[in-house]
Amino acid sequence: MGEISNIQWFPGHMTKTKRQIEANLKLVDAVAEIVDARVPESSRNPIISEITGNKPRIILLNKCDYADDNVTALWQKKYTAMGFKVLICDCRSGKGVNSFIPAVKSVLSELLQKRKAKGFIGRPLRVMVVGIPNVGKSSFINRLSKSGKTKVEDRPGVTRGQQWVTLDKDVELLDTPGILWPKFDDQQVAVKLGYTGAIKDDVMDVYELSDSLLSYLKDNYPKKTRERYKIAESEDIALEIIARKRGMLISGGEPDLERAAITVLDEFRSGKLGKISLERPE
Ligand SMILES: Nc1nc2c(ncn2[C@@H]2O[C@H](COP(=O)(O)OP(=O)(O)O)[C@@H](O)[C@H]2O)c(=O)[nH]1
Ligand SMILES: [Mg+2]
Repeated sequence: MGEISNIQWFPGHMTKTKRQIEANLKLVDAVAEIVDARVPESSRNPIISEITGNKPRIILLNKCDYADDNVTALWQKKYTAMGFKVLICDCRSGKGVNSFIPAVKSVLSELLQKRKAKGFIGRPLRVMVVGIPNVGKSSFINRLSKSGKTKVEDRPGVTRGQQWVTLDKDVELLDTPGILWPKFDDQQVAVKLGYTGAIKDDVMDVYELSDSLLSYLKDNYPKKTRERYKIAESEDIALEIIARKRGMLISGGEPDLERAAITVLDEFRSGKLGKISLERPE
């Protein structure tokens, strides 16, 4: 990674979103931060920690079906040691999502007891869902909503478009529509989010992106890559080889590198290369 031309992007509405989150924070008891398990750090919003302060936080390592289980376990360990409650989940299949409500009750057990002592019973625990685009926020909320007990409503005092989702009698979620940006000033972050497809291809050179992904795969997941593209040990893991293996040729019999590049990105993004993580703790 790193040999990619400078990526420019324009997050926009940053100040507005920040203000919105700060205002919403006053309405909730805890924060659920959804990240992509393949890139937990790169898919975290840099200001969340700054603005959520001491609010209890649950980190959901989502898309665990795409990530390397061993590496995901290391992230879970790291974030747990930092004081967060960590859940590993796959919002597409629903795996791990059932642990969410118990997790909320566990991180807020002190608050629950305090409220009970003061006689505030029946007041639901409120949790704000945050995350950069494409990490699975909507999938998560939809998953939880499928319980049948869910009620979505707009409420006065809350920015229009924001929704409270009632999960059960004890827990409510606040879905923030504002776009949270990733660490856009960090080129490595942009590249990794490019691999996952969280950043649109049109701001990057597809060939460079794919070529650098392939070199990461070569160093970290050579077996899976060789298997997928039927590359023998005697051959190099390279776009040119992949193009030839797949019969992607342009006139004159030259390998169609552009097509091979798109193929590798598509197949990585749709999990066809197997369970792969793009960063590990430390
Ligand atoms: N494989 C996999 N895909 C997921 C998971 N969660 C979400 N997705 C997919 O990721 C994409 C973005 O999800 P979405 O919920 O719209 O993300 P949002 O932008 O954060 O609301 C969609 O194509 C989802 O189907 C997951 O746990 N595993
Ligand atoms: Mg969404």
